[in-house]
Amino acid sequence: MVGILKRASWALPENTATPEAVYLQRRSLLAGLGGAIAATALPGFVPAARAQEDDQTLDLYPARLNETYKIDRDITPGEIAGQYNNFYEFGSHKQIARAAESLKTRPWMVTIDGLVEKERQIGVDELIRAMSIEARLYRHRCVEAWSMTVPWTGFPLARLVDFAAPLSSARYVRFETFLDPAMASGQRQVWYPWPYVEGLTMAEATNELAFMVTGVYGKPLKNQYGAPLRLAIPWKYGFKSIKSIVRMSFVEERPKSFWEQIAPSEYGFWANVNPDVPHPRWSQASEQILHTGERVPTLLFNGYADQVAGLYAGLDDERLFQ
Ligand SMILES: Nc1nc2c(c(=O)[nH]1)N[C@H]1C(S)=C(S)[C@@H](COP(=O)(O)O)O[C@H]1N2
Ligand SMILES: [Mo]
Repeated sequence: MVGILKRASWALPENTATPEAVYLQRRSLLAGLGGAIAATALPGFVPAARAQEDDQTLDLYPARLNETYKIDRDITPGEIAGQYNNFYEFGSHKQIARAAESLKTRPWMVTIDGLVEKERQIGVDELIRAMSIEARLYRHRCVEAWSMTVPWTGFPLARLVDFAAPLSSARYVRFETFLDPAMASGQRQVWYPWPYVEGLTMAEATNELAFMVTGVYGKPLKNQYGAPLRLAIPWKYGFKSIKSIVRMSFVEERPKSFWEQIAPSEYGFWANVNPDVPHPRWSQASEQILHTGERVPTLLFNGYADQVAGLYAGLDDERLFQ
């Protein structure tokens, strides 16, 4: 997603992703250093936060797999998915897992506000217990043309929308990530429009595929995935799947997302996956499977057309695929 801030000389065109070979080399280098040395010697490392309150949902994992969401691709190994993340709050590269250890995920309050019957705040553990969780296998396709297959755990966003009791005047849901530059080094990069914001229409948010994620690989989310609460919107480019959510607002006006604010000609509100609509600077016709390096054709709506194409009927004038 970088390369678009002209003033930023460090911005590499990441659409090519990290070539797998280089990436694997880097991993074996780290492994060779020995965990202990690597853990203490690298910048950004913060010792396991002792002050952190415990996650009160551990007993809910692993959750039952919902077999409705089948997939014809291999699951990406957790060691690979967990070492290749986009989370600009902790750096504009992919190896942010260690820096993300400074994210304090308990206590964690989620605010539900805007056009709702009653605004409220709820602790994330209480929320997760109220929603009841399940596992689902989803494709995850970044706009940079790499993809993975991930076993998320969470609950349908529709259930949370129900719980929030929005007014009929609500047209969009706006999501916001935490804002804490002291905790998240990336947020000290003042040229980005923090906090990260994303949005969905009410119809999208209540589609059965829209998933609020609390865990992955049978356990609660590790920080780098956007703990303790993030979205998975599998038919859209990955940047719509906002991490570490603290606020969900029901609004009348279309929210302007983080990437749309930075580069409106490249990243729009809809961002549905479409192999026939190139990014202004690269093709979206194919994608690289992260853990094999194999290049495969990209699918319309990332393979979820049956479930979601109907959401976009009559919206032909909109930039649905960017
Ligand atoms: N708050 C926040 N959410 C975010 C991002 C981010 O930088 N900050 N990156 C997005 C992008 S571009 C992608 S591809 C996915 C990556 O999710 P993953 O690291 O779990 O694969 O998170 C999305 N959500
Ligand atoms: Mo992405």
